Amino acid sequence: GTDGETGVATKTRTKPKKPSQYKVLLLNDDYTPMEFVVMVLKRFFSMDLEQATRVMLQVHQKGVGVCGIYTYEVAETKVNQVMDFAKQNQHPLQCTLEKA
Ligand code: TYC
Repeated sequence: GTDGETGVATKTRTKPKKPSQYKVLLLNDDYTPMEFVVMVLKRFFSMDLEQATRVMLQVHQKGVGVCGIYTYEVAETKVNQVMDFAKQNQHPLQCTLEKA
């Protein structure tokens, strides 16, 4: 809008924005066992066995796959949980996030 008689434009009535969404991505590697990846998808992304197996195989075949789409804070937490769990189990599994 315009500020009265001064003609100074000010940013009023800014539309509230929807929070940006982020994809959590899982990356393929040659060493992490398939069963471990399935366990990760079940545990941190609430997938059932069938879903988790499908996503794991997609990552295995294509190199990358989407685990889910979340707000930044949730996506970041999932990435940290997956990376911590992989490290604890000495697997090189990589998980990252990307703006949707
Ligand atoms: N490529 C791995 C194997 O053959 C399996 C795997 C799948 C690893 C998905 C990582 O994100 C991954 N054991």
